[in-house]
Amino acid sequence: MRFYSAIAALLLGLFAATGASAHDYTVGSLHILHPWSREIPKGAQVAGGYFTIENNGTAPDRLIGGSAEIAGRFLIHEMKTENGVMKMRELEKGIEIPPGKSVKFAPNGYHVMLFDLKRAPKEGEAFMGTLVFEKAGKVDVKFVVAPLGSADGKSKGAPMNHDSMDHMKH
Ligand SMILES: [Cu+2]
Repeated sequence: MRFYSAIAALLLGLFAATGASAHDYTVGSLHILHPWSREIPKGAQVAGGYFTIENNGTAPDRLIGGSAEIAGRFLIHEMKTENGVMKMRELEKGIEIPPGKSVKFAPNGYHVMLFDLKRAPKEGEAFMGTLVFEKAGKVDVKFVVAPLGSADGKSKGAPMNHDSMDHMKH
């Protein structure tokens, strides 16, 4: 017993040291790790949503939609470099999560795009959202808000990060 509480104390210490609250959710055979968003530049009209989804099952599933309390619209996007130009497109059929694999949503890749913001995400805050999967169904998740320009949801971003400006074009 004493051994386990020592481990718990150690883990708590580690989480405190990273300064980021590790959090995760399970729905069916899917495991959703650390949903996060980040502060947006002044005047920006959209925000991003990021997380990693692991499929521990034997069949593929698909992220097909969702919602967030701070936004009127929630779309699944892909950012890709084509001929040296960063392009963003909506994935209307969502994204497949293959069995035994994990799919990472992050700036400059797959991401959720939040439009019609009711309020801007502020560093250190959190907001609730829902992810909808074709087979596993719905799961409520909390998005923690990272600093402006953060690339991984934990650390601060580079002072010049044009990714969030690309988002403002559409
Ligand atoms: Cu986007």
